[in-house]
Amino acid sequence: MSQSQPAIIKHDTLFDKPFTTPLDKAARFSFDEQVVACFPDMIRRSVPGYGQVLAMLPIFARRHCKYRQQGDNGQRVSRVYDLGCSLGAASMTLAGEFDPQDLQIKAIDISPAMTTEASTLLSDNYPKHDIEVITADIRDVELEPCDMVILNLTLQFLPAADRVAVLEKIYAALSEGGILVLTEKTHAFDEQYDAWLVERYYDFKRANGYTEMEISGKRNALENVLITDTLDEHHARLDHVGFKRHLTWFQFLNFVSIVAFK
Ligand code: GEK
Repeated sequence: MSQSQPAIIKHDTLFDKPFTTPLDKAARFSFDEQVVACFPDMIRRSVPGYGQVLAMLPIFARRHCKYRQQGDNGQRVSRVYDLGCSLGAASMTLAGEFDPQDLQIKAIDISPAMTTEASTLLSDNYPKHDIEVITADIRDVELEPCDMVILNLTLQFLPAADRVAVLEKIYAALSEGGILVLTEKTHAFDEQYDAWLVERYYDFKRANGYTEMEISGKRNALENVLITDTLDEHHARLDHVGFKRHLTWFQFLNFVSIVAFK
């Protein structure tokens, strides 16, 4: 087990303020420099359970990363993909728990603003680890054999029609015994339940200091950008692509995390 210090995210002091004026109403959400600057603050205050999910990733990895792949130097390693890595928080939690020679991390994000910053943060905090940060659309990349894939709040940003193909690719790349951890914002099929969950989610944001304008600005900006599925749709899709076992291991309001076993 590595003795590395916990990761330091340098942007902690910057607060999420993108939707503070009415003019921002029409802005469409994008992962640009403005979002990157306040991202750790934004995701912690707006995703219920974000920290708890991250904290469990290395615990799952300990059980399922069994060094089934070969590293560049010929040694056995566990290859892990962090798809839609943003600033690399998930990669960071894993690197903190494994010795450098045991893990090969591939962190991929479509936003150059994110990957530029993720590269700096990961190499500053884990200079000895084999971590490659790649700027790419996860729909286009080929995946090498791997022990674990993390899709933490990323599938929801892909067009609905492209989700099956990405999951099929993940299923094909995972070694027997490997896992996919899929975390998503969802909606409930039942309208009344959904309304209750959404309202309590806005209460959660209010409790975390967001104003009404910020909440509605973000909601408008994410319209047609973040498209949720129901929990049942997620499980049906995982079945469809070949995963025989998958369970919801975490739920906090309308945010869920599923582990799927190959
Ligand atoms: C975390 N996982 O902190 N290909 C690659 N990346 C994409 C694509 C795509 N097609 N579409 C969107 N992204 C992170 C949090 S954030 C979640 C993930 C959020 C990227 C996008 O650029 C962004 O960085 C990330 O997916 C979603 O554990 O902001 O709610």
